[in-house]
Amino acid sequence: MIVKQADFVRSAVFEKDYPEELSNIEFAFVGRSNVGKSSLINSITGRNKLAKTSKTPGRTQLINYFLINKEFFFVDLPGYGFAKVPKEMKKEWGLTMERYLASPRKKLVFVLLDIRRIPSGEDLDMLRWLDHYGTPFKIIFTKMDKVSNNDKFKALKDIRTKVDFHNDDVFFHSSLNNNGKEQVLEYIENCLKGEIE
Ligand SMILES: Nc1nc2c(ncn2[C@@H]2O[C@H](COP(=O)(O)OP(=O)(O)OP(=O)(O)O)[C@@H](O)[C@H]2O)c(=O)[nH]1
Ligand SMILES: [Mg+2]
Repeated sequence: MIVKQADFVRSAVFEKDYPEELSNIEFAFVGRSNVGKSSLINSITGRNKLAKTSKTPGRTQLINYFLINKEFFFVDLPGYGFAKVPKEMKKEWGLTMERYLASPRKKLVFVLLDIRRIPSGEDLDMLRWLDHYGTPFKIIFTKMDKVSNNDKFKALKDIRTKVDFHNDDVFFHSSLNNNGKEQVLEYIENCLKGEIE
């Protein structure tokens, strides 16, 4: 798939603020703060400044909707697991994210995991939650440019002590060099054609 156009649509907190559903499915990006959700959206759309990225975790606090090729939506969700925000605020972000996930919107969720980190309790909760609700999801390992091939296999072995997956079922991506972008886009294209799940 070629991304010809990508535009910010709106930020939302409540379901009533989400744009009207467009295609058979939309694609949401979740993961802990700083894992690279916004960077991934920019990488696969080829638009550097579409989603705001930041060295400061907790940058994305709202649900951000992006319209791709005037055809379907990408949804950038607030990250979880950032310790340095006041409890009340954290609760609010969590609710915003949960409301989205629990909404009847037809969605495919990409769960992003940093290749260099053992999945956290919150990562595992997220995966269990998606499983429990039968929400289709795929794992994308981010920041692949930060590991050598050797490190990659060691990292995957460590991660597998917490999360079970087959290498063929997950994606590997780097927003620095865009490696892995084509595979993600191809998968998205197939979902839109209704060829998956
Ligand atoms: N080297 C490298 N750095 C990355 C990659 N992806 C993201 N980063 C960096 O990681 C930091 C966080 O990236 P974001 O895309 O803002 O992360 P996020 O998941 O959207 O964070 P929140 O909005 O806080 O939830 C930034 O400094 C990015 O430049 C990657 O693939 N490689
Ligand atoms: Mg972000």
